[in-house]
Amino acid sequence: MLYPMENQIRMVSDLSGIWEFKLGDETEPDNVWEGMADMELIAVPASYNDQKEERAYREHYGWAYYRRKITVPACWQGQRVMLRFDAVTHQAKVYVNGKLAAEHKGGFLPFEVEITELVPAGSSGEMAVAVDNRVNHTTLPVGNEGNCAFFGSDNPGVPGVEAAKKWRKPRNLPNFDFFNYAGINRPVRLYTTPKVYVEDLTLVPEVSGSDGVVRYEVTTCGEGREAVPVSLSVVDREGKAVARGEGARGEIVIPNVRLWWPWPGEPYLYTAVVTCGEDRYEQTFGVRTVKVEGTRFLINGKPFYFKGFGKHEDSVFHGRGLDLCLDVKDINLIHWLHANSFRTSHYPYAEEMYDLCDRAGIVVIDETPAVGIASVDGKDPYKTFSIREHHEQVLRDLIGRDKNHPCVVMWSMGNEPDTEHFPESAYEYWHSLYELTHQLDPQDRPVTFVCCQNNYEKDLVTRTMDVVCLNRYYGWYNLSGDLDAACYGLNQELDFWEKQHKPVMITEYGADAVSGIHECVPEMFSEEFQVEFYERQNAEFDKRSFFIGEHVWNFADFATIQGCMRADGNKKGLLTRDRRPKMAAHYFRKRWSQVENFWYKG
Ligand code: E8X
Repeated sequence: MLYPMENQIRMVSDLSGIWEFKLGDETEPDNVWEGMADMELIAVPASYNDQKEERAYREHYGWAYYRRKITVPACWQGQRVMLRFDAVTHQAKVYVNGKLAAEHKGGFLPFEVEITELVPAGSSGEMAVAVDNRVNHTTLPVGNEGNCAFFGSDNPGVPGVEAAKKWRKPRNLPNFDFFNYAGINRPVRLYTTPKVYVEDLTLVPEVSGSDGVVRYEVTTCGEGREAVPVSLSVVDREGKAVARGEGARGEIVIPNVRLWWPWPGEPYLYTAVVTCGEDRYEQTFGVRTVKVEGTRFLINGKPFYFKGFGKHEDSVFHGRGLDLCLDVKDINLIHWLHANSFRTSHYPYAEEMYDLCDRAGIVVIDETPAVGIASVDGKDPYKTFSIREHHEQVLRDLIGRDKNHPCVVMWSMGNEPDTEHFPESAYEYWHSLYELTHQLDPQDRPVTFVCCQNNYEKDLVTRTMDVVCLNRYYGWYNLSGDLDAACYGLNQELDFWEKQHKPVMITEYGADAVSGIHECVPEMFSEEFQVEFYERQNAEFDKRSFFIGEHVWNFADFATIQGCMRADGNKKGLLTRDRRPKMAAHYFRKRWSQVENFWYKG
């Protein structure tokens, strides 16, 4: 799906602003207008949870309703008018002038609907959006079901699940460690195309000698499109035409191509200009190659070493809502830290962030929202959860949205699923998705998923991925505080992975450090312990040639659900939530300034 573009032909109207809002309940929306009395005010885009100091906003469970007027200018007459939502978390029903115009499941990828007939040019209409924030065994991310989790106590004062159903309203029980922010989290726009238009563009760059070779395919739509000429031209950063192709598909050559390199290399971008009759669409892209070869991850034929983080889209007030200022600040902090990459844990991020990474030379591991797939009451989640069809759709939409970004070098199908307790079932689920992901990606990038702390000898899936991505917390969640034992356990496991002859990286390791807690003798939750945790484990990683990257958990502190192990959220950040450095940030800034992007492991 193409990102909305404003140019000589296409027009865009951004609907960001203050809308009307009202919390609903679990009742399935029908005619949403009836419930639209006593509306409140809400900012879009942003999560609704932190926009009002009210428990009902933080702990809402079910539908919430947004409303605003939309106007289509008279000068848009004769154009195709689209209404596009970049992300509504987790499920949306969109009504225009009382008519159900669109429905969408999945809180982190765009959807759109044509409204040319619904709101004719030169007129206005009422738009209502019903948003469902519930997570359960049919959603990604996965929520626990019932209305109380982990009531395993046999203490008579602690009721079991059945008893709780009598006295406790249903609520969200996220089976994931980030706050279940919800709402219209990313921009909503109206945009136009001509009646015959460019519907999609696929670019597959290769390198041949000193030239770039780009296979392209333009998909067009509209009555009579077959007779409408299509062309693609490529201009360099200075706007100079460097290549041209006639027809909806073909191959173009960029002589003496300038490659896209991760920062501090030059992330050189070209622009593909596609025309289809009167329609025009411009897409920036980079020429770079990505390949796994033995235990190496090659970018432009050179072995790359990942230095970076798992992140979150998370900030005060906005919640999970788009915050461009914070995104720019984070990119600058990534450079300040001499990092070169991050994983979009645990869901696809806003398109604007990938565009920033293309331009700033930051490498991205692009992840789906498949988190929380764990067995409940000893049952096989792959047999009891209804997520497969949705998971496949998410992969299709994720790759369809992000396939042309040079910053995206690998797909992560999900985070920390249970692969230990039902190994055969897990293998069947994940390996078939692995094959689908490779088929869906025109650039055929490496595919992985992120494996949680488990019995790696029983896990049949992780070892089959293109890159083995491990989340390990030796010295924190197990062997807590004992870094000698942690390094012993870590090395036992690294010995196992050495025999698998795959590139291995750690996609999560870390320790909670509450900013300001200091100890002469480092102990857990102090900033000194967080540094020592990393110093000791990085020393072990440095000894392993097949080990190709270190992504700390996390870039910054972030909000989670309440829990006895969360003091105002997760404190494993190198930075505080408002982006101030802890000692570990200074440690990594020094370490990573001495670790090159390429050839670190030879
Ligand atoms: C943690 C992280 C969490 O924030 C992230 O979303 C997924 C978790 C560690 C799991 N990985 O809790 O800080 C480790 C479980 C070991 C038993």
